[in-house]
Amino acid sequence: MDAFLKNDSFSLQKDILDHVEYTVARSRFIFDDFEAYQGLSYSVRDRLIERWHDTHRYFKKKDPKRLYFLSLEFLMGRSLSNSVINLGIRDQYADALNQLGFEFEVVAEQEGDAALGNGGLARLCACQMDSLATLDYPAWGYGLRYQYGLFRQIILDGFQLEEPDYWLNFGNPWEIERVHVSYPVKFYGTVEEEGIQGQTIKVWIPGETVEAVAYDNPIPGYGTRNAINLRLWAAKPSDQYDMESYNTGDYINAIMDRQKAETISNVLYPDDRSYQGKELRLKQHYFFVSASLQDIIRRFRDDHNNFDEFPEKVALQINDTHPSLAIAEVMRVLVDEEHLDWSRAWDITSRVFSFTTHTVHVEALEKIPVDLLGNLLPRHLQIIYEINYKFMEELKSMIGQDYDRLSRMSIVEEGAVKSIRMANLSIVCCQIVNGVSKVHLDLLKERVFKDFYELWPQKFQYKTNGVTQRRWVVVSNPNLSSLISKWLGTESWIRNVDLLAGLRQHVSDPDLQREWKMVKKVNKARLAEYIETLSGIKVSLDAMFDVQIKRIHEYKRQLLNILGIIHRYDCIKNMETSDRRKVVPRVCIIGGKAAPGYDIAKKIIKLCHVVAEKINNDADIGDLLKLVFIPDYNVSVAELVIPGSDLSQHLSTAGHEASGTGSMKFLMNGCLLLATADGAIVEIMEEVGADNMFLFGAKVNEVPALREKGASLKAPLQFLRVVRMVRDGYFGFKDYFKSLCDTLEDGKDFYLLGYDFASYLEAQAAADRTFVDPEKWIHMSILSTAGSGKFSSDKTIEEYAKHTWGIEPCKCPF
Ligand code: GL2
Repeated sequence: MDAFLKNDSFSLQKDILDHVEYTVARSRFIFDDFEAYQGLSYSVRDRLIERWHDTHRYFKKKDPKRLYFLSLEFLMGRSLSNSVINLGIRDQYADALNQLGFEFEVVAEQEGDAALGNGGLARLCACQMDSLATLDYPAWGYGLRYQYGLFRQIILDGFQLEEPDYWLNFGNPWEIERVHVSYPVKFYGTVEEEGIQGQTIKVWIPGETVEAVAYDNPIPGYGTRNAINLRLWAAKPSDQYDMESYNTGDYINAIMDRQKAETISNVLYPDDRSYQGKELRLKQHYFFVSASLQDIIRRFRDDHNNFDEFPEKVALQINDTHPSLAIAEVMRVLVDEEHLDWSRAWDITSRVFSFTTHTVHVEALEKIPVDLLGNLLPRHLQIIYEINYKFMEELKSMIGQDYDRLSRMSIVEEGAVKSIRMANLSIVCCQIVNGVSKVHLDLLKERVFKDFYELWPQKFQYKTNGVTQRRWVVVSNPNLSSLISKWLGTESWIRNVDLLAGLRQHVSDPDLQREWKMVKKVNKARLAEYIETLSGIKVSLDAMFDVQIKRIHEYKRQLLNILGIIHRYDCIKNMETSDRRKVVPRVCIIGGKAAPGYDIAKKIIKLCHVVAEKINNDADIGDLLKLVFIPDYNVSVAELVIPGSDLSQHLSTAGHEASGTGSMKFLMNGCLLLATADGAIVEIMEEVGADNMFLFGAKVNEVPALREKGASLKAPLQFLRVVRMVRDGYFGFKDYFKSLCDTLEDGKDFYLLGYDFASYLEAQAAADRTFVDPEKWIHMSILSTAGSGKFSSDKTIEEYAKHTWGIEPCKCPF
């Protein structure tokens, strides 16, 4: 299929200018960087649309089995650089812009982040979409188009404040509004019984209808013509909405009521770990599930009329429990609308779905109060009860009258608030349930889903998470990317990540080492400049850049990092001047957002600021130690920070991080990891070798016994000393930090900071010793990148495609 649009520099310039003039409506003779970004983006979008049409025409013609990836969150970040690189026309665009008097990097900086997700889970989905497109899989992503993405973090006097992220304020050139692709989504109402041809069927008479309108976001693959679709739904008032009010003459109120419909897709919930039973959240879940399934079933029906073929043509992926209402919805459609009998419908449903869980925390598993569900979706509640009844009967026949176990495994949780356990629903229905790392699977088997694992061991798998090397090396670290290609003699690693291992054979080459070091230095300079602009703090490029960036959570132990920094500061202060020469200078960088209602996490942010204030203004310390908090951490900040880091910290208490994906991004960029043996770190260790990292802390299997010890588990003196400094107000805000310090008392230290402190300091000392041996450091750094291939999302997606979804590549011809 020939491209209609040309990619030579002249055509690109003309395109950009045309868009500036006719789409953005600015004069082609006078426009600024932002308008250049807009013109450029629309021009790129045209090229994306071309490929995307070809891809979908081709999929339609071939009619392969398609994957539909359902996720409530996608953290895409910026699109421009990624798109032009994947389309293979970055340099041409850079030339075209140059000729127009603009610089590509400056123009690209104008783009805001699309932050329709909280953290790792959401960014993982974005990486997986990139891999699905690149590997030519016939896949669709489905999610919600929130008007407000994840809040912007403002730091005022060291405290986190949240500002709404109205990311659509300046338009979004990367989406295509599909006014004609819209579906009614229904809520509330009653269920009645009707007799049809001698059978009684249930009919849901909904009480409210909202329209779901599609916004399509083309996702281009790299080195392929394929561009797949991420379809996000926005809520709009339905025309069927309350005609009564109009007729009674209450025009203004009727309009106001209509507007309420839009609130469904208004805002992303900013808490990634606890799900209070909120009606709006449940509405969001069902809204996106219902619209997506109507769309999927419509597409299936275009070419098929027998639902027995559904599992051969459709794979539905439930990403975490959020979309699991889809199970009840498919059953409802098959039984109530298609009039299939229950067992046939269940057989079909259980063959299309698979489920990924992303947590190790039982308390984080979603539960929906029955009252809430029954009110909002009365028919779905009946269906879930029916699924549970049949499951309980089957289970009794298998395990007998073990009521404790039956009640643990039931989809319905009895108790003060009777609830539906969405994870149980997903496990009962899906033939494949997967965790996101080897360790995670072990925890699922032994703790989280033990009963289910014993019943159906064959259902449980793990698929180690991965990140895309296109975004995390090629886009964000172009210098390293060119260096890798030069030494491997090919750019093929960008698609075939196994080739990265080829760096191992050059690891001792002094030329590579020199060039590697130079790339790091340039990236550090870029980061240092950013830090200075942000905070006015000048940092030395000779210092070790030591970074911890991720959501702020107690289990991720940013507090351990800060206490370690206080210890370092305290040691330097108490050193003889002659000994100070031996101190390895550090720039400690911390960044991350705390959920707005998460008090302890917010205190950790404040603590970081007061400690930074003290250290950074202590003339006695100078360049030996600096602490910087980077506000409003997001994808594009990560793209800047990661390439410029020497060391990166992953400190979760073992057994708490399902996988972790930040570590993989750092690894690919040749940063050394200082980490606990948790989540995917255990597999990283297998790939790069434990001696190529700085590991510390209790192991997953040791943690429960340590917790049992309670107050008898004594923390070391160094730990008590630094905690006391905080408690006694050495950094100020004594009363404010009291509750934070209380969490560290013997017997209350659930996340084992005290227990792990000594080994943490040892690992830090080992990192210092290595840093003063630059040759060794670079050696380890090259081996980190060389060993990162396994953690590409390309690998993960191939595993899912083969072992879970049963889909094959469907490559659109060029
Ligand atoms: C998470 C896990 O905590 C994290 O360990 C994992 O890497 C990602 C992706 O699988 O999923 N679960 C979750 O709710 N968030 C995560 O980052 N926010």
